[in-house]
Amino acid sequence: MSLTRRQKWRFEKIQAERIARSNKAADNSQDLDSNASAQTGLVITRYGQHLLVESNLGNLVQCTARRNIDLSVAGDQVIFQTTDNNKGIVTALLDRDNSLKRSNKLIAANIDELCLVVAIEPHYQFDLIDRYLIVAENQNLPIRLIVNKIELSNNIKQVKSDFAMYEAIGYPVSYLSVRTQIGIAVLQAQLNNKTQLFLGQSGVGKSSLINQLIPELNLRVNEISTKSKLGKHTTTNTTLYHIPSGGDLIDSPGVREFHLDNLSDKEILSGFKEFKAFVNQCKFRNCAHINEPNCAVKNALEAGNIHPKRYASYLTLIT
Ligand SMILES: Nc1nc2c(ncn2[C@@H]2O[C@H](COP(=O)(O)OP(=O)(O)OP(=O)(O)O)[C@@H](O)[C@H]2O)c(=O)[nH]1
Ligand SMILES: [Mg+2]
Ligand SMILES: [Zn+2]
Repeated sequence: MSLTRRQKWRFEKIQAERIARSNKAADNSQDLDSNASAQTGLVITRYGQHLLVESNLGNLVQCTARRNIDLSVAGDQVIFQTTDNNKGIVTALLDRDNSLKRSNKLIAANIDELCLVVAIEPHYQFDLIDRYLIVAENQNLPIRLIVNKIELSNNIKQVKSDFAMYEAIGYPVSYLSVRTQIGIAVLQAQLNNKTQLFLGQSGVGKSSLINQLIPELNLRVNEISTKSKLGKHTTTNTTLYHIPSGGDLIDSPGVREFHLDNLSDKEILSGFKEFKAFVNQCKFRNCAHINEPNCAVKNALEAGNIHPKRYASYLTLIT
Protein backbone atom coordinates (compact mmCIF):
# COMPACT_ATOMS: atom_id res chain seq x y z
CA MET A 1 0.00 0.00 0.00
CA SER A 2 1.46 3.38 -0.93
CA LEU A 3 1.77 6.06 1.70
CA THR A 4 -0.74 8.32 0.01
CA ARG A 5 -3.30 5.53 -0.02
CA ARG A 6 -2.70 4.90 3.66
CA GLN A 7 -3.08 8.58 4.44
CA LYS A 8 -6.30 8.67 2.46
CA TRP A 9 -7.55 5.62 4.35
CA ARG A 10 -6.72 7.26 7.69
CA PHE A 11 -8.59 10.39 6.70
CA GLU A 12 -11.61 8.42 5.55
CA LYS A 13 -11.57 6.39 8.72
CA ILE A 14 -11.72 9.48 10.91
CA GLN A 15 -14.48 10.90 8.79
CA ALA A 16 -16.49 7.69 8.86
CA GLU A 17 -16.11 7.35 12.60
CA ARG A 18 -17.59 10.78 12.92
CA ILE A 19 -20.53 9.72 10.76
CA ALA A 20 -20.93 6.56 12.80
CA ARG A 21 -20.99 8.52 16.06
CA SER A 22 -23.67 10.85 14.80
CA ASN A 23 -25.66 7.89 13.48
CA LYS A 24 -25.46 6.29 16.89
CA ALA A 25 -26.68 9.44 18.56
CA ALA A 26 -29.57 9.69 16.14
CA ASP A 27 -30.70 6.10 16.49
CA ASN A 28 -31.52 4.66 19.89
CA SER A 29 -33.88 2.04 18.54
CA GLN A 30 -31.24 -0.69 18.08
CA ASP A 31 -29.72 -2.32 21.13
CA LEU A 32 -26.09 -1.45 20.46
CA ASP A 33 -23.67 -2.75 23.06
CA SER A 34 -23.17 0.29 25.25
CA ASN A 35 -19.46 -0.46 25.73
CA ALA A 36 -18.76 -1.03 22.05
CA SER A 37 -17.33 1.82 20.07
CA ALA A 38 -17.35 2.10 16.31
CA GLN A 39 -14.62 0.11 14.60
CA THR A 40 -13.48 -0.34 11.05
CA GLY A 41 -13.84 -3.68 9.33
CA LEU A 42 -13.43 -5.47 6.04
CA VAL A 43 -16.41 -7.13 4.34
CA ILE A 44 -15.53 -10.78 3.70
CA THR A 45 -18.78 -11.80 2.04
CA ARG A 46 -22.42 -10.88 1.83
CA TYR A 47 -25.30 -13.35 1.89
CA GLY A 48 -28.74 -11.90 1.44
CA GLN A 49 -29.18 -9.15 4.01
CA HIS A 50 -26.19 -10.31 6.07
CA LEU A 51 -22.55 -9.36 5.92
CA LEU A 52 -19.58 -11.16 7.37
CA VAL A 53 -17.22 -8.44 8.58
CA GLU A 54 -13.66 -8.89 9.79
CA SER A 55 -12.53 -6.48 12.49
CA ASN A 56 -9.04 -5.02 12.53
CA LEU A 57 -8.18 -7.57 15.22
CA GLY A 58 -9.16 -10.39 12.86
CA ASN A 59 -12.49 -11.33 14.49
CA LEU A 60 -15.38 -12.27 12.24
CA VAL A 61 -18.68 -10.61 13.08
CA GLN A 62 -22.05 -11.33 11.50
CA CYS A 63 -23.59 -7.99 10.67
CA THR A 64 -26.63 -6.38 9.21
CA ALA A 65 -26.44 -2.94 7.67
CA ARG A 66 -28.37 0.16 8.56
CA ARG A 67 -31.02 0.85 5.97
CA ASN A 68 -29.64 4.20 4.93
CA ILE A 69 -26.31 2.69 3.88
CA ASP A 70 -25.41 1.71 0.32
CA LEU A 71 -24.97 -1.97 -0.41
CA SER A 72 -21.53 -3.23 0.59
CA VAL A 73 -19.73 -6.22 -0.89
CA ALA A 74 -16.56 -8.30 -0.42
CA GLY A 75 -13.54 -5.99 -0.21
CA ASP A 76 -15.45 -3.04 1.20
CA GLN A 77 -14.17 -1.14 4.24
CA VAL A 78 -16.97 -0.34 6.66
CA ILE A 79 -17.60 1.08 10.12
CA PHE A 80 -19.52 -1.24 12.42
CA GLN A 81 -20.54 -1.61 16.05
CA THR A 82 -21.18 -4.78 17.96
CA THR A 83 -24.55 -5.42 19.59
CA ASP A 84 -25.33 -7.14 22.88
CA ASN A 85 -25.65 -10.54 21.22
CA ASN A 86 -22.18 -10.43 19.59
CA LYS A 87 -23.56 -9.50 16.23
CA GLY A 88 -22.87 -6.23 14.50
CA ILE A 89 -24.44 -3.32 12.74
CA VAL A 90 -22.71 -1.66 9.83
CA THR A 91 -23.21 2.06 10.20
CA ALA A 92 -21.04 3.50 7.43
CA LEU A 93 -19.44 2.48 4.17
CA LEU A 94 -16.02 3.99 3.45
CA ASP A 95 -15.15 5.41 0.04
CA ARG A 96 -14.00 2.83 -2.48
CA ASP A 97 -10.85 2.96 -4.60
CA ASN A 98 -12.79 1.06 -7.25
CA SER A 99 -15.35 -1.70 -7.70
CA LEU A 100 -16.40 -4.26 -10.26
CA LYS A 101 -19.95 -4.30 -11.55
CA ARG A 102 -21.46 -6.91 -13.81
CA SER A 103 -24.88 -6.37 -15.35
CA ASN A 104 -25.28 -3.44 -12.96
CA LYS A 105 -24.68 -5.72 -10.00
CA LEU A 106 -21.86 -4.88 -7.65
CA ILE A 107 -19.51 -7.88 -7.25
CA ALA A 108 -16.54 -6.70 -5.17
CA ALA A 109 -14.69 -3.53 -4.17
CA ASN A 110 -11.13 -2.24 -3.67
CA ILE A 111 -9.55 -4.59 -6.18
CA ASP A 112 -5.97 -4.35 -7.47
CA GLU A 113 -6.37 -6.76 -10.37
CA LEU A 114 -8.88 -9.06 -12.05
CA CYS A 115 -7.87 -12.64 -12.80
CA LEU A 116 -9.94 -14.08 -15.61
CA VAL A 117 -9.69 -17.86 -15.43
CA VAL A 118 -10.41 -19.85 -18.59
CA ALA A 119 -9.76 -23.51 -19.32
CA ILE A 120 -9.40 -26.26 -21.88
CA GLU A 121 -12.62 -27.77 -20.45
CA PRO A 122 -15.09 -26.03 -20.60
CA HIS A 123 -13.20 -24.76 -23.65
CA TYR A 124 -12.35 -21.06 -23.76
CA GLN A 125 -14.31 -18.87 -26.18
CA PHE A 126 -12.88 -15.69 -27.61
CA ASP A 127 -16.09 -13.68 -27.46
CA LEU A 128 -16.51 -14.54 -23.78
CA ILE A 129 -12.91 -13.56 -23.01
CA ASP A 130 -13.38 -10.32 -24.93
CA ARG A 131 -16.55 -9.57 -22.96
CA TYR A 132 -14.60 -9.75 -19.71
CA LEU A 133 -11.84 -7.58 -21.18
CA ILE A 134 -14.47 -5.00 -22.19
CA VAL A 135 -15.86 -4.92 -18.65
CA ALA A 136 -12.34 -4.54 -17.21
CA GLU A 137 -11.34 -1.78 -19.66
CA ASN A 138 -14.53 0.18 -19.05
CA GLN A 139 -14.11 0.01 -15.29
CA ASN A 140 -10.41 0.79 -15.53
CA LEU A 141 -9.26 -2.38 -13.81
CA PRO A 142 -6.10 -4.25 -14.81
CA ILE A 143 -6.83 -7.81 -15.87
CA ARG A 144 -4.70 -10.94 -16.28
CA LEU A 145 -5.65 -14.12 -18.11
CA ILE A 146 -5.15 -17.53 -16.54
CA VAL A 147 -5.47 -20.55 -18.81
CA ASN A 148 -6.10 -23.58 -16.58
CA LYS A 149 -6.21 -27.36 -17.22
CA ILE A 150 -3.50 -27.13 -19.90
CA GLU A 151 -2.61 -30.78 -19.23
CA LEU A 152 -5.88 -31.64 -21.05
CA SER A 153 -4.76 -29.98 -24.28
CA ASN A 154 -3.34 -32.09 -27.08
CA ASN A 155 -2.27 -28.99 -28.97
CA ILE A 156 -0.52 -26.69 -26.57
CA LYS A 157 1.06 -24.81 -29.47
CA GLN A 158 -2.39 -23.78 -30.66
CA VAL A 159 -3.37 -22.69 -27.16
CA LYS A 160 -0.26 -20.54 -26.84
CA SER A 161 -0.80 -18.97 -30.24
CA ASP A 162 -4.45 -18.25 -29.31
CA PHE A 163 -3.34 -16.32 -26.25
CA ALA A 164 -0.29 -14.71 -27.84
CA MET A 165 -2.67 -12.17 -29.36
CA TYR A 166 -3.72 -11.09 -25.87
CA GLU A 167 -0.12 -10.87 -24.71
CA ALA A 168 0.69 -8.79 -27.80
CA ILE A 169 -1.82 -6.15 -26.74
CA GLY A 170 -0.55 -6.04 -23.18
CA TYR A 171 -2.55 -8.53 -21.12
CA PRO A 172 -0.45 -10.88 -18.95
CA VAL A 173 -1.23 -14.57 -19.57
CA SER A 174 -0.40 -17.53 -17.29
CA TYR A 175 -0.66 -21.17 -18.41
CA LEU A 176 -1.57 -23.46 -15.55
CA SER A 177 -2.60 -26.87 -14.50
CA VAL A 178 -3.91 -27.08 -10.97
CA ARG A 179 -4.12 -30.85 -11.41
CA THR A 180 -0.51 -31.41 -12.45
CA GLN A 181 0.90 -28.36 -10.65
CA ILE A 182 2.13 -26.49 -13.68
CA GLY A 183 2.73 -22.75 -13.31
CA ILE A 184 1.36 -22.40 -9.77
CA ALA A 185 4.53 -21.17 -8.07
CA VAL A 186 5.21 -18.52 -10.69
CA LEU A 187 1.65 -17.23 -10.47
CA GLN A 188 1.79 -17.25 -6.67
CA ALA A 189 4.79 -14.91 -6.73
CA GLN A 190 2.94 -12.53 -9.07
CA LEU A 191 -0.15 -12.34 -6.86
CA ASN A 192 1.48 -11.52 -3.54
CA ASN A 193 0.42 -8.44 -1.61
CA LYS A 194 -2.42 -7.52 -3.93
CA THR A 195 -6.18 -7.99 -3.91
CA GLN A 196 -7.20 -10.17 -6.84
CA LEU A 197 -10.73 -10.91 -7.95
CA PHE A 198 -11.11 -14.29 -9.69
CA LEU A 199 -13.70 -14.38 -12.45
CA GLY A 200 -14.69 -16.82 -15.16
CA GLN A 201 -17.14 -19.44 -16.33
CA SER A 202 -18.34 -22.11 -13.92
CA GLY A 203 -16.09 -25.17 -13.83
CA VAL A 204 -12.86 -23.59 -15.07
CA GLY A 205 -11.21 -24.14 -11.68
CA LYS A 206 -11.30 -20.79 -9.85
CA SER A 207 -11.91 -22.33 -6.43
CA SER A 208 -9.47 -25.19 -7.15
CA LEU A 209 -6.79 -22.63 -7.93
CA ILE A 210 -7.52 -20.58 -4.81
CA ASN A 211 -7.24 -23.81 -2.78
CA GLN A 212 -3.77 -24.29 -4.26
CA LEU A 213 -2.71 -20.75 -3.50
CA ILE A 214 -4.03 -20.90 0.09
CA PRO A 215 -3.70 -24.60 1.00
CA GLU A 216 -5.53 -24.49 4.36
CA LEU A 217 -8.73 -23.24 2.73
CA ASN A 218 -10.35 -26.31 1.29
CA LEU A 219 -13.07 -24.56 -0.72
CA ARG A 220 -15.78 -26.68 -2.24
CA VAL A 221 -15.14 -27.67 -5.85
CA ASN A 222 -17.26 -29.82 -8.14
CA GLU A 223 -16.72 -32.00 -11.20
CA ILE A 224 -17.92 -30.55 -14.48
CA SER A 225 -20.58 -32.47 -16.40
CA THR A 226 -18.97 -35.26 -18.43
CA LYS A 227 -21.49 -34.74 -21.20
CA SER A 228 -21.81 -30.99 -21.61
CA LYS A 229 -18.36 -30.16 -20.11
CA LEU A 230 -20.05 -27.32 -18.27
CA GLY A 231 -19.53 -26.41 -14.62
CA LYS A 232 -22.19 -26.89 -11.96
CA HIS A 233 -22.16 -23.44 -10.34
CA THR A 234 -20.53 -24.67 -7.16
CA THR A 235 -19.43 -21.37 -5.64
CA THR A 236 -22.47 -19.32 -4.66
CA ASN A 237 -21.03 -16.30 -2.79
CA THR A 238 -18.31 -13.86 -3.66
CA THR A 239 -15.87 -14.23 -0.76
CA LEU A 240 -12.51 -12.74 0.19
CA TYR A 241 -9.66 -14.92 1.53
CA HIS A 242 -6.33 -13.76 2.96
CA ILE A 243 -3.06 -15.11 1.61
CA PRO A 244 -0.97 -15.85 4.73
CA SER A 245 2.11 -14.16 3.25
CA GLY A 246 0.11 -11.05 2.28
CA GLY A 247 -2.61 -10.12 -0.17
CA ASP A 248 -6.18 -11.31 -0.73
CA LEU A 249 -7.95 -13.53 -3.23
CA ILE A 250 -11.65 -13.09 -3.92
CA ASP A 251 -13.50 -16.12 -5.27
CA SER A 252 -16.68 -15.52 -7.25
CA PRO A 253 -19.41 -17.73 -8.71
CA GLY A 254 -19.21 -18.51 -12.44
CA VAL A 255 -21.66 -16.33 -14.34
CA ARG A 256 -24.51 -18.00 -16.17
CA GLU A 257 -24.83 -17.33 -19.91
CA PHE A 258 -28.05 -15.41 -19.52
CA HIS A 259 -26.46 -13.13 -16.95
CA LEU A 260 -23.92 -11.70 -19.39
CA ASP A 261 -23.59 -7.94 -19.41
CA ASN A 262 -25.57 -5.80 -21.80
CA LEU A 263 -22.79 -3.87 -23.42
CA SER A 264 -23.39 -0.64 -25.31
CA ASP A 265 -21.63 -0.09 -28.66
CA LYS A 266 -19.53 2.61 -27.06
CA GLU A 267 -18.41 0.29 -24.26
CA ILE A 268 -17.61 -2.46 -26.74
CA LEU A 269 -15.46 -0.17 -28.84
CA SER A 270 -13.51 1.22 -25.89
CA GLY A 271 -13.06 -2.35 -24.64
CA PHE A 272 -10.93 -3.22 -27.68
CA LYS A 273 -7.95 -1.25 -26.52
CA GLU A 274 -5.76 -1.94 -29.56
CA PHE A 275 -8.39 -0.21 -31.78
CA LYS A 276 -7.85 3.07 -29.95
CA ALA A 277 -4.86 4.13 -32.03
CA PHE A 278 -6.99 3.93 -35.19
CA VAL A 279 -10.58 4.93 -34.41
CA ASN A 280 -9.98 8.65 -34.83
CA GLN A 281 -8.44 8.23 -38.26
CA CYS A 282 -11.51 6.85 -40.03
CA LYS A 283 -13.05 8.90 -42.84
CA PHE A 284 -16.39 9.17 -41.05
CA ARG A 285 -16.55 10.44 -37.52
CA ASN A 286 -19.39 8.07 -36.68
CA CYS A 287 -17.67 5.09 -38.37
CA ALA A 288 -18.81 1.79 -36.84
CA HIS A 289 -15.78 0.03 -38.38
CA ILE A 290 -17.96 -2.54 -40.13
CA ASN A 291 -18.10 -1.75 -43.85
CA GLU A 292 -17.56 1.99 -44.17
CA PRO A 293 -15.04 3.21 -46.78
CA ASN A 294 -11.62 4.40 -45.59
CA CYS A 295 -12.01 2.84 -42.17
CA ALA A 296 -8.69 3.00 -40.28
CA VAL A 297 -9.63 0.01 -38.14
CA LYS A 298 -10.26 -2.18 -41.21
CA ASN A 299 -7.05 -0.90 -42.78
CA ALA A 300 -5.18 -1.85 -39.61
CA LEU A 301 -6.79 -5.29 -39.79
CA GLU A 302 -5.62 -5.74 -43.37
CA ALA A 303 -2.13 -4.52 -42.50
CA GLY A 304 -1.94 -7.11 -39.72
CA ASN A 305 -1.99 -4.57 -36.89
CA ILE A 306 -5.28 -5.87 -35.47
CA HIS A 307 -5.75 -9.60 -34.96
CA PRO A 308 -8.51 -11.12 -37.16
CA LYS A 309 -9.94 -13.05 -34.19
CA ARG A 310 -10.28 -9.87 -32.17
CA TYR A 311 -11.92 -8.08 -35.08
CA ALA A 312 -14.29 -11.04 -35.61
CA SER A 313 -15.28 -10.93 -31.98
CA TYR A 314 -15.84 -7.16 -32.23
CA LEU A 315 -18.30 -7.84 -35.08
CA THR A 316 -20.10 -10.55 -33.09
CA LEU A 317 -20.50 -8.30 -30.08
CA ILE A 318 -21.45 -5.10 -31.88
CA THR A 319 -24.24 -6.59 -34.01
N1 LIG B 1 -8.21 -31.71 -15.50
C1 LIG B 1 -8.16 -30.69 -14.66
N2 LIG B 1 -9.22 -30.44 -13.88
C2 LIG B 1 -9.15 -29.39 -13.03
C3 LIG B 1 -8.02 -28.54 -12.96
N3 LIG B 1 -8.27 -27.57 -12.07
C4 LIG B 1 -9.51 -27.80 -11.60
N4 LIG B 1 -10.05 -28.90 -12.15
C5 LIG B 1 -11.37 -29.50 -11.91
O1 LIG B 1 -12.39 -28.67 -12.47
C6 LIG B 1 -13.60 -28.86 -11.74
C7 LIG B 1 -14.24 -27.52 -11.43
O2 LIG B 1 -13.42 -26.82 -10.53
P1 LIG B 1 -13.95 -25.66 -9.56
O3 LIG B 1 -12.74 -25.16 -8.84
O4 LIG B 1 -15.10 -26.10 -8.78
O5 LIG B 1 -14.43 -24.58 -10.65
P2 LIG B 1 -14.97 -23.08 -10.39
O6 LIG B 1 -14.41 -22.25 -11.48
O7 LIG B 1 -14.70 -22.66 -9.01
O8 LIG B 1 -16.54 -23.25 -10.66
P3 LIG B 1 -17.80 -22.42 -10.01
O9 LIG B 1 -17.58 -22.33 -8.54
O10 LIG B 1 -18.98 -23.23 -10.37
O11 LIG B 1 -17.80 -21.08 -10.69
C8 LIG B 1 -13.23 -29.68 -10.50
O12 LIG B 1 -13.61 -31.02 -10.71
C9 LIG B 1 -11.72 -29.57 -10.44
O13 LIG B 1 -11.11 -30.69 -9.83
C10 LIG B 1 -6.91 -28.85 -13.81
O14 LIG B 1 -5.85 -28.19 -13.84
N5 LIG B 1 -7.05 -29.93 -14.65
MG1 LIG C 1 -15.94 -22.13 -7.47
ZN1 LIG D 1 -13.73 2.88 -38.88
